[in-house]
Amino acid sequence: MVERVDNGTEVLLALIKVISDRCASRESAMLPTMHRAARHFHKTHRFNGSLCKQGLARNSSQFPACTRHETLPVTPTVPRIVPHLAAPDLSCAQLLGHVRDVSQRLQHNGMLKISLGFSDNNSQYLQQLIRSLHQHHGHQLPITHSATCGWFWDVRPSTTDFQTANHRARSETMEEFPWHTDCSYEDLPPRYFALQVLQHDRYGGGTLSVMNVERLSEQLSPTTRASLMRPEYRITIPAEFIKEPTKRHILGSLLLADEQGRSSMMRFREDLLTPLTERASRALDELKHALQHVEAQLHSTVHLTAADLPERSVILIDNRRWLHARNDVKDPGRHLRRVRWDAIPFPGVLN
Ligand SMILES: O=C(O)CCC(=O)C(=O)O
Ligand SMILES: [Fe+2]
Repeated sequence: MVERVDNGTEVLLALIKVISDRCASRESAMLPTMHRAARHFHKTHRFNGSLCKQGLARNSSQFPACTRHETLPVTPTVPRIVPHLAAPDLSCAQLLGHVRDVSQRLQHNGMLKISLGFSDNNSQYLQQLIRSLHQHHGHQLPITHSATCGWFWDVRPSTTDFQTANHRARSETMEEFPWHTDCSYEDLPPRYFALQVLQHDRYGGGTLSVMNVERLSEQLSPTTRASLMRPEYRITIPAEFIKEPTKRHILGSLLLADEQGRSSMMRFREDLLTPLTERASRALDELKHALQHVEAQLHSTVHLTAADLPERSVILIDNRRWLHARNDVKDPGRHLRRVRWDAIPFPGVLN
């Protein structure tokens, strides 16, 4: 049920203004507290969409819009860690400024929300945007999910109409997904994925959560980090994604350092993992423990409810720098469309 909180509006907007000022001035020490306060406020005073959209839209430079347009819907509950752009019409997907903003946000934050100002049941915006990222920013084009599905995959509950012959993928169930990387079982996991919301969960389920890998790896001992970087794990390929009948698993590492030496990239999906050595097994146990700990930290984990990602929104995520999870779906009509692109190796450290 949605309730309107009249005299709360100003308080919330003031709170958001403080958060945004602090973001702008990079005085971020207070941010976790402010986010917590804002989230608490949101929890205790639930807003309807239109109220949320009045917020900072008119004068916030925090939210660059598609070059030729100014208006921008804002969801104050989405933490500032998730940058937010508007795409008022389809032409944005080919405007160099818009495409550059998307590319930069993905590089800096590893995540980005885009609000579409139009209905796009055929995902033309995402198709054109990814082609533009390919053309101007060196992203490789998407991997095809199957001969019939092409680039896109429908994430929605289904009991009969599966997208691969005779197999129901877990994305076709209403089940919860624990923390994972998409395609962790691929030799070349995709660097990015996007989810376009065609129908959000209207009954309070299907919250998408993301966890920052660098923050997670800070919780691990140096020994564990080193072990996770060795290719000492067997990663099983789920039945519905076996391409060659004789290849049912790959061998690989779980953690990767970036150019600055920070352990900021991961591939992980626990149910597919078998450690092959004693040290790999110990490291995996420590990682699982850290996951539970980090889950509780507000600055490392973001929960995106249906209010944060309503119909017509798109979330783009760096698949290696953020783990993601979702809770159980409550609405049989929930419908997201997924695309994954820029598949590149995930090298392990030998010896
Ligand atoms: O349903 C969601 O929100 C996420 C789906 C997902 O993680 C996946 O399909 O891999
Ligand atoms: Fe996923």
